[in-house]
Amino acid sequence: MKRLLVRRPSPRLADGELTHLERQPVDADLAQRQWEGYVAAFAERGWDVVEVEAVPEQSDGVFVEDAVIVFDDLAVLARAGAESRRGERAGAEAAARSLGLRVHAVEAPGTLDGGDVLKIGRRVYVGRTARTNDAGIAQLRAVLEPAGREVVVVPVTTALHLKSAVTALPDGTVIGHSSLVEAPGAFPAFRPVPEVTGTAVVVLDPGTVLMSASAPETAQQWRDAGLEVVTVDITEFEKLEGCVTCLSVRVRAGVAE
Ligand code: CIR
Repeated sequence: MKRLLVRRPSPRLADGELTHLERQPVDADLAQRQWEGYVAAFAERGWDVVEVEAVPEQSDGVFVEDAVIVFDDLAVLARAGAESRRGERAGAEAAARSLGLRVHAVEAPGTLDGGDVLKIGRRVYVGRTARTNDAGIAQLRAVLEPAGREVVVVPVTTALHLKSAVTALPDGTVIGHSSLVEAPGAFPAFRPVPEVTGTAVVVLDPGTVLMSASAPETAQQWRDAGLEVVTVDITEFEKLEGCVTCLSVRVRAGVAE
């Protein structure tokens, strides 16, 4: 079964954290419509949508991927690197428990954002970033390695999160824009993309990826490679340094994310 955790955008989305981009006006109504379009893209392809309780005062709450990471039947509750985002975790925990998942929480002094965790098969790449520290990575390693997962640390300085710099195609090939990828050789297979916002894909099924409509050349590259590509408009979330991965948590087994 494929289930999708999502959280409605806060009316304060425009006040979310920014690290690399200048603040721009955000159209809250458009953001709401774009979020509905994003959720519909999954629902139309057989995903069961589960809403995490909305927290209107948490500007960045819509980026639910950062709050919880799911490995088989285990949900790891992240501890946000940005203090402003720590109030997102309670709702994510309640949602994980409602799905019947086991729960393990990262605790201080550890910090970990889900956007720094890229799963490819049994290997888990973790970005060491301004948001995810060594203590957070050590806590993640301590729960994953006994369960037979390999943890590989990737230092990231050019992007907010590891998954702002790289994601993976259904066959596990890592993709990213050359301006953001510091060490492509860290990955067994790597392919560059022509547009920065083309870095992020979500695997909908083994032959289909979801990506932002703002990267048409990258979309064509994957169509030429034989993949079906679904695009969604997420401009209002991209203004807040979000991308297609961070708007949901995909709960399933067996494929790269
Ligand atoms: C933040 O800076 O935390 C949010 N404005 C954006 C988070 C995006 N999350 C992600 O890429 N996983």
